[in-house]
Amino acid sequence: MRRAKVVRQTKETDIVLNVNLDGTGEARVETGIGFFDHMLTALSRFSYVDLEVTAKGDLVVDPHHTIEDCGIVLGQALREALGAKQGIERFGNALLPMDEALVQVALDISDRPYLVWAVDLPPGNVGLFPTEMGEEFFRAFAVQAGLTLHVRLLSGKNSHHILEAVFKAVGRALGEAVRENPRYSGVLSTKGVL
Ligand SMILES: [Mn+2]
Repeated sequence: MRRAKVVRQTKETDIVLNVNLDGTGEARVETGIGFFDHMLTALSRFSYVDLEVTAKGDLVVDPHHTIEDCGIVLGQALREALGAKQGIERFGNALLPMDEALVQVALDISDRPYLVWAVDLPPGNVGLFPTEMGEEFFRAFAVQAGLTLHVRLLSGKNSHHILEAVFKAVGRALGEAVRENPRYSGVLSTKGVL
């Protein structure tokens, strides 16, 4: 079963996260940051990866630790659920519109962690979510999961639309990359290892 549970406790956050790569996109997310819950729910729905997250963070400081640590834990859970990465599509991409916003995502489950974040977001908050935390979340996620992840904003003005398009696009690309392909077994790499 391609599932994982990760529990992570620090002095800043207390997170319990479950993923099921072969789910239907069911999400139960409680982070105390409404817009972030909305985003993680979108990522789950459009990847068909089931996701349960309970995060209790030091929101009295600010949402930074909670958002970043959820990225760390989601990345760790994805890596664990993928195991030896056998029989997966490996690459995924998406070109995703949301009203005026248009986002392009390409990712590789490569074990070569790298984030390219070409998303020019207006400073400020969407609800309790600081727009600058989009990059922090996806860097933590990409590093821990071992993803090469490119996120590019092609057009857009509204921060809610831009961020939502990013999370949906990453979800869609991720769903494609983790999908099992029955036409081969083993690891999809000429090196023989991922
Ligand atoms: Mn929305």
